Amino acid sequence: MSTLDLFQVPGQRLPLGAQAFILCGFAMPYQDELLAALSAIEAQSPFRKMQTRGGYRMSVAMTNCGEVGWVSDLQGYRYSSIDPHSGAPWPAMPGVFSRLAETAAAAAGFAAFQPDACLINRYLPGSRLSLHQDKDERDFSAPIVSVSLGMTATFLFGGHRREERTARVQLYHGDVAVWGGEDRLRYHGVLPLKGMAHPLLGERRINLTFRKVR
Ligand code: MD6
Ligand code: FE
Repeated sequence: MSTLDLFQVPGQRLPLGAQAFILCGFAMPYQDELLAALSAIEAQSPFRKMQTRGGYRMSVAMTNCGEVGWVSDLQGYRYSSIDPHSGAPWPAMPGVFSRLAETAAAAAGFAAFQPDACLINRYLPGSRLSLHQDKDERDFSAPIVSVSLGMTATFLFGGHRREERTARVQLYHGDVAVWGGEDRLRYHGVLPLKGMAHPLLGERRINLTFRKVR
């Protein structure tokens, strides 16, 4: 922990860029409802480790809710309205998910955000997400809203080229990251998960990433 972490206090809006922020603790009032809704989603579309085009399995397990979900397999990655695991549509986006996403987007300066997809990532100790851009969505004018639950993660936030140096920031249970506009296509990733178990979620981190895909 660095000294700066002491200033990451609930209610604070921490800037990562001109149009990228961490809303510290923003999801706390929603946590019980979020976790209940998440259990229902998991029962219908369980977490699974997807394959990459190269044949590797990702260390983060994923599921989705909403009209479309992000999927990856040997053919590459794309959005699909069908869960390949269940053969059925993804679970509908729960009301509490869309309410939180829209309220958080507005608090970061993006009015009337209406996500049609929520990618749900589950990290266990050691799970990581390598540097990437979120660029498979049709409309880059909509921001991305990302909710962190459970164990603390170290988030890497870079520039528009993979080689650019990255800032490191801790994402705590209840934090919501929002970015869009000129920061929408910045490289980002998550370091291998480690550290203390979370009192509610145990040795897990759940990340909800809301997007406007279509
Ligand atoms: C994560 N998040 O926090 C992974 N992408 O587990 C992302 O990849 C991400 O947090 C775009 C915008 C915000 C994010
Ligand atoms: Fe991402």
